[in-house]
Amino acid sequence: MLYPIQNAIRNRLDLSGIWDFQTDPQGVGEEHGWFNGLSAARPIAVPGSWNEQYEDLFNYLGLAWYVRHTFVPASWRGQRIFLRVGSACYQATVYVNGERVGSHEGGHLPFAFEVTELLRWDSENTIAISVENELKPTRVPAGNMNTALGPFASYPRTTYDFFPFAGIHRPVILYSLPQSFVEDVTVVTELDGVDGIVQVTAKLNQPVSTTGLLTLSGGETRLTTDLSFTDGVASVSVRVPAARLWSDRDPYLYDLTVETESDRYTLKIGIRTIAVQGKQILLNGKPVQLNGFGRHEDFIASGKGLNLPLMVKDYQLMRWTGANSYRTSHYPYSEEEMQLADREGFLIIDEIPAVSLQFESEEHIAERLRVCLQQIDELVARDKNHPSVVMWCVANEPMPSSLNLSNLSGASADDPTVVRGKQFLDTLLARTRELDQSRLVTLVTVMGGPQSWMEGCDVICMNRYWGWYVMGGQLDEARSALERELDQVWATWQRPVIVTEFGADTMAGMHGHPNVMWTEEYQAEFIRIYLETAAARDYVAGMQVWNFADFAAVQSIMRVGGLNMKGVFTRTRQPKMAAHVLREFWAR
Ligand code: BDP
Repeated sequence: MLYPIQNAIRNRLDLSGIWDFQTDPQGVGEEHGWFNGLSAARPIAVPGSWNEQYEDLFNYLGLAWYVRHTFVPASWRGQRIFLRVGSACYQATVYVNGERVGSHEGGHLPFAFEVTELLRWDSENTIAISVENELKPTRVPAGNMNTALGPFASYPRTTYDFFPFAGIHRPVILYSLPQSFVEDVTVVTELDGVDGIVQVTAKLNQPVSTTGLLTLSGGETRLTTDLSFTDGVASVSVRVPAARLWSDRDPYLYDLTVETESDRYTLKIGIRTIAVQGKQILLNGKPVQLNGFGRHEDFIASGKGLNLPLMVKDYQLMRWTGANSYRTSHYPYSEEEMQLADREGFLIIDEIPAVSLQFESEEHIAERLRVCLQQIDELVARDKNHPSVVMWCVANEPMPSSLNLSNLSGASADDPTVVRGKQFLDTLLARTRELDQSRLVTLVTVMGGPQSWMEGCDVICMNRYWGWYVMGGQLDEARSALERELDQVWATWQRPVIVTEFGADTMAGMHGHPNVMWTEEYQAEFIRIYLETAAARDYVAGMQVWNFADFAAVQSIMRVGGLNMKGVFTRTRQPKMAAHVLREFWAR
């Protein structure tokens, strides 16, 4: 799935803006022809979540309709035209001029439908998209599960710790392609001494035999190679003498253009390799640390909607701390975000929305497995050419039933969900490896979870909360427990370890001497202890603080004001004391 671009041949029309909007709690919209227009519409911003745009929609997760009208440029006539939605949470159906075009399930990933035959050239076209984000046990991530949580239950009833924002979260784009077009490009890079080897496979929309041209350019370099398509597919390998490599320190990008008689597509690529050897992660053959954050796409009013100024600011703040990495916890982030990571040199752990998977019933498992595999396919197809993406992550904190949530221990050996979970997770890891052999693959384990689930990972990724959920207020004991556990995990698996989450909720402006939980001093000390513990262990290949910024969670007795306050920045991006500790460790 290539990102739509504008050039002399291809066109794009971004339909971001104010759309008409109406909720449909009874599900009568389709029957009443709401795709032709809404009778009681109110304005809404696209992209954006609806929950923070209107007070009465805060907790609304049911069906809602978006409608807007647009002309299509006359110059596009004769081309093939597609409508693409960057992300709609969770299930969306698209209608053009009253015709149902198609549906997509699963948030955070793009989908497109061809609409050429449905468009009008002499008048405006009506585009309608219905979206719902109902919480269901069969969805990924799941909601409204029967699990008895007592006072820990949240509202809305998610199985995960972030707000289930709903709506169209990324741009809706109409784009045009020539009749015969480049459908896909796959780029894999290797190194041979100081030379870069760029392997390119280009695929056309038709299984024809024809020729084309590949150009790689950057700085003084300009290399062209003939492409020879058989059944619509051409593969070449280009040697780039003394290549300028892509890295977090020098994120150099080349332009790669695939040209055929009728089409042209250009993308930015980086020449780099990523591998694991013993205790280390190697970027271009040299050890690298993945230091940074778990994050969320989250902000006041825009919710999970693409927010470009915020994105730029967040990168600048991450750099200010000295970070070079983050995980797209707990779902794929926008394509615009991945492009910025390429350009700014961030090392990304790219995650599907499989947060808090449970393995309690055969029926739910089968359905969730289907959705997870679809999400892996769509994510790899979307992000496979980004040099910033160095690792795929197939799950965050899958949970065995026997996990004791009050002390995060207990996954017992005879728990059938441990075995079922292992099968499930191994299937996801295997599918990802099959799709992409050029990157690392992992899953992120929950504290107290079964260590057998780590077996298939290239890098051991662990979320740990010694000193917060367990041993709260006892940072010395927490330090020892962390040290013991890390050493034991290394001894067992002998693979690089990243602590993908560690953190403490902190109310900005609250201070304490001695430090107590929730104060800025406590968070600063907590993070210092984790970073010192890691620095003393050469098998620790990265530390990712939970979280970059405070973010909207669901309401519960665990979350003051409905916020998770483990950010080292507030939700409005002001630093807490802990942000300065990170700078001390990372920006030296
Ligand atoms: C971990 C989850 C993350 C939560 C975090 C927390 O992976 O989504 O937000 O804990 O409790 O269990 O703050």
